[in-house]
Amino acid sequence: MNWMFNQHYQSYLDLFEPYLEQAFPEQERAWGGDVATAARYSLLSGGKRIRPVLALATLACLGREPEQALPYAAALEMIHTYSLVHDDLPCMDDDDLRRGRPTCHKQFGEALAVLAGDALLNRAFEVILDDMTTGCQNKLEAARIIARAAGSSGMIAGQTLDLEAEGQLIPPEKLERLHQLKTGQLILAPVLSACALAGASDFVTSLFQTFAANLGLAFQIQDDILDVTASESRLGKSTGKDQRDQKSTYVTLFGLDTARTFLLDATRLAKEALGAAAGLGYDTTFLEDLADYLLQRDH
Ligand code: GRG
Repeated sequence: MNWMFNQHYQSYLDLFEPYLEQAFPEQERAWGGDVATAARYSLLSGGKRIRPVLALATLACLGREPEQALPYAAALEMIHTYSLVHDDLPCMDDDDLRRGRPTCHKQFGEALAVLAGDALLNRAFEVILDDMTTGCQNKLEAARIIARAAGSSGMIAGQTLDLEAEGQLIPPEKLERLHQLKTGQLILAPVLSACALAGASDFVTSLFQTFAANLGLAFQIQDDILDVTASESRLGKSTGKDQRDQKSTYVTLFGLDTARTFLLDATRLAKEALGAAAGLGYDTTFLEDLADYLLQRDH
């Protein structure tokens, strides 16, 4: 990727990582030492931080200070981490490796991994509620968007569909729906919550929604492609699982070449929506580069 993009991405990480570090402190006696250690083990174990960066960058693109999105960005990363911790459990996807390290339940045991996931989910909303001191209307809307995206009509619904679809080949429409919910909602939520924080108009929000919906689709298709093309050490998690578990994915249903075509189409649609926003005067350069970065990512 280009040097400017990398610098820009790093500047968001420099803003975000210290905030996240203190948002789930190590020594919180009230939370019980072990569960805090397990939660922090997963939360602070790297990861690309795409969701927080999307929230900060969208707010900046809309002309606001990206710092204002920090509590929402941290909440989204906590929710994302909790979903990975629970997804890795033996009763779900049963994985031993995540972000290049043993999964939370391998390191701390299943009971503590369940509690660590629960703690991260609750802390996510505490961090947001701590921000509700001034100018609450837009903040409440941002919080509502995140709660809904993570909940039983969002990511949890997607995970339920995923479990139901295990071992079968499902029709493409059902696959798309499953991914819109399971992965797409947590890519949409950073962008839409930033639109809410900025008080963006319905029209502008709809352009960003089209961008994020297609970005989420592209992200998922690339995830399916990486499962068959990437090395385990680069990816930091097990590969080849989709085939082994007879999972329906864009690759298992359509083959690698068609999946790559879908990936390019979704990225193009995402960038076209940004092009329309740029026509209104917004500087969408970073978000366009982010779409290209996700297209080319190898982990
Ligand atoms: C347990 C309620 C519940 C939900 C789990 C997200 C999810 C739902 C399961 C994860 C399964 C999976 C591999 C989904 C594909 C897309 C995805 C979320 C990949 C991991 O996200 P990245 O690549 O990971 O952003 P990092 O580690 O960079 O944060």
